[in-house]
Amino acid sequence: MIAGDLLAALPSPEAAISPLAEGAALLRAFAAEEAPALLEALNSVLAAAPFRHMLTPGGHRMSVAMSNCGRLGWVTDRRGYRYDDRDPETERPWPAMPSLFASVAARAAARSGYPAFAPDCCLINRYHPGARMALHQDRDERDFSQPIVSVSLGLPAIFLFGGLTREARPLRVRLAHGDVVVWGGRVRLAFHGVAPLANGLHPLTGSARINLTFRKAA
Ligand code: MD6
Ligand code: FE
Repeated sequence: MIAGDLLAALPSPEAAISPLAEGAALLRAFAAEEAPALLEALNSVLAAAPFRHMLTPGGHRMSVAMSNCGRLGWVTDRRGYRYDDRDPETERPWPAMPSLFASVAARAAARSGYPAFAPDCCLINRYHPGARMALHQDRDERDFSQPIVSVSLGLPAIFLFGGLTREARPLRVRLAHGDVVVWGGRVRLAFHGVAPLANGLHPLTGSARINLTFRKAA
C-alpha cells in the first residue's frame, strides 16, 4: 500500500463529527487518546471528593454516583438542585479542575463551533450496570448561550436525546469510550437522559461508565 492509500484508509477528523441536531454534535472517539490521562487525573479528584449517591428533591437516591471538580459543583438534595462552591460532604471547596479536563472540553467545543468555552464546573457521573438517568433538562446554569460538553469513558451507554418538550420521543444514541457530545444553541434545553447501563467490562474502567459534563454554570 502506498502512503496516500494508507492515509485515505484512516478516518479523517471531519468524518468523525456528526451533527445530532442543530447546535449539538457528536465527536466520535475525540477523547479516546487522552482517556488514560483523563482517568488518572480523575483519580486524584476522587481522592479529595469521592463518588456519592445524592438525593433528588423528592427524596430518591440517584442510581448514578456523582462528584465534581472546578470552581462550582452541581448538587442535589431535599432542598433542590443547585451549584455550590463547596462539597456538602466535606464543606471544602471542590477539587480544582485538572488542566487536561479544561483543555479537552475547550477543544471539543471549538471543534463544534463554540469558541472560547471556559467551563467552571465538571460534573462527574459514574454508572454501574442498571444505573440510569431519567429524562431531564440542564437548566441550573446561568447562561444558556454556553454549551455543555460531555465526555464518555468506559462502558458504552445509550444516550436518550429528546426534544424541547418532555413528550417528544427521544433519539437513542450509543456513546462509547472517548466519544464527546457538545450540546448548545437551539437544543441547549432539550430533554435527555441515559438508558439503564448494560452489563460489561471495560479495560480501563471495569464495570463502570464515567461521564464528565463540563458546564459554564456561573
Ligand atoms: C450522561 N449526561 O451522559 C449524562 N447533559 O451520563 C447528561 O445529562 C448531559 O451528556 C447535558 C448535555 C450532555 C449530557
Ligand atoms: Fe444533563
